[in-house]
Amino acid sequence: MFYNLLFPLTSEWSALNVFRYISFRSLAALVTALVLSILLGPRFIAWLRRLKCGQYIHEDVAAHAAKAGTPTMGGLLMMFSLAVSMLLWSDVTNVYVWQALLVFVGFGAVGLWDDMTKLRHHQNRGISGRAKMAGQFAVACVAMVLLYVDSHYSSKLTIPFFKEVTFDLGIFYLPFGVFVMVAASNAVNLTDGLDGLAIGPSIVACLVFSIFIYITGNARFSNYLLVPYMPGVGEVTVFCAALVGAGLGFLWFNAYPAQVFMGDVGSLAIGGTLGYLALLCKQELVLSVVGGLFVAETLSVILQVSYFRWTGGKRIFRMAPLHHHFELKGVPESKIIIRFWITSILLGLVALSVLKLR
Ligand code: 57M
Repeated sequence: MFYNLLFPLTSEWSALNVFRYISFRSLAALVTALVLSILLGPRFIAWLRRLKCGQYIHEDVAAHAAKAGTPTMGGLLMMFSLAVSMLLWSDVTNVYVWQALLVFVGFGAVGLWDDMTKLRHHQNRGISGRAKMAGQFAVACVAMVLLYVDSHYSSKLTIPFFKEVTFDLGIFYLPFGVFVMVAASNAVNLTDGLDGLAIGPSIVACLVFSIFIYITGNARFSNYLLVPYMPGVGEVTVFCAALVGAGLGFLWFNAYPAQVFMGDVGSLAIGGTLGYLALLCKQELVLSVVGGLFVAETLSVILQVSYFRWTGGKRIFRMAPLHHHFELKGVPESKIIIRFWITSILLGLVALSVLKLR
């Protein structure tokens, strides 16, 4: 909004020219969302407590008993700070920033529906798996159609590390894109089982995509780095920065020992949005590298359930997703979290190397 209101006045006051730069507005968006989350956090958490939004805690991991009553739905705080910061600092006439916000709010609404249902039942029984999937598919389909009908968007799949190799999926890009968003949304949700475990790697992934998106929207850089160019996409860097700020602000309160959990309203929204960002900058497969930790958590569940069924009751891990396995082995929670963060930073750096190694 500042861009739309102040940049046109540059001829009268040249200092306002600074609003032209995506880099400046992105930094401002990050700081705004971060400060807003930190300032509003204590009141917001107190409000959740008054509403009795305490998380139901399973009894099968003993170490989690102490977490009983921790308020959930902290994702709402992220959503608010992200939306305010994005509105203030982005070019509000840009269609892609609105699409990104739509994905965040859409997936978040499905999560909120689940969280509210769990709250009403005073236990961990939310909406049915089928209803949740239907909601996620509906949001992903809308977002994917909006991207697909865009004349600048290509249905070609970019293959990391191979500059010449692309696969044109044609109309099949639509179901593929929907799958990417829904899978990413569920993968982040599965990972969200320890304090700061989901938000840390999400921040790293978002930072990596902010770089890819900035390059995708810049004709000169994209040409130099052989990244598909898409005019207008660069503005989404401001959205990514606001999301990083909102995520860091949430982590302020979600850091071990957590004062608030993000809830499905946060985890589904962040995951779906990471999927959308990967599709937007045509780095669909890079998502599985930068989000390798989310992939590992999801694979651990798939392997555990398949092996359990195949062997009639045997397990590979003490418990899936993976973080529960380490917990039951006696690794302290804070150590698991920090090691997962370090792994995600490493994966983020590998993902960025795609830009040069091809
Ligand atoms: C999300 N939710 C957390 C919080 C958070 C198929 C199966 C693998 C599904 C999986 C599952 O239900 N996953 C969904 C997991 C829950 O956190 C809430 O949920 C939100 C995210 N959706 O924001 O509101 C608990 O996680 C802990 N937590 C923290 N800090 C945080 O910042 O400590 C969350 C955020 C919270 C809190 O304790 O209550 C969750 O884990 O329930 N199911 C499982 O993960 C279960 N695994 C399992 O049954 N494994 C089986 C099979 C099916 C694979 C096996 O290995 O044999 C475990 N879940 C729990 N205990 N809690 C079982 C043990």
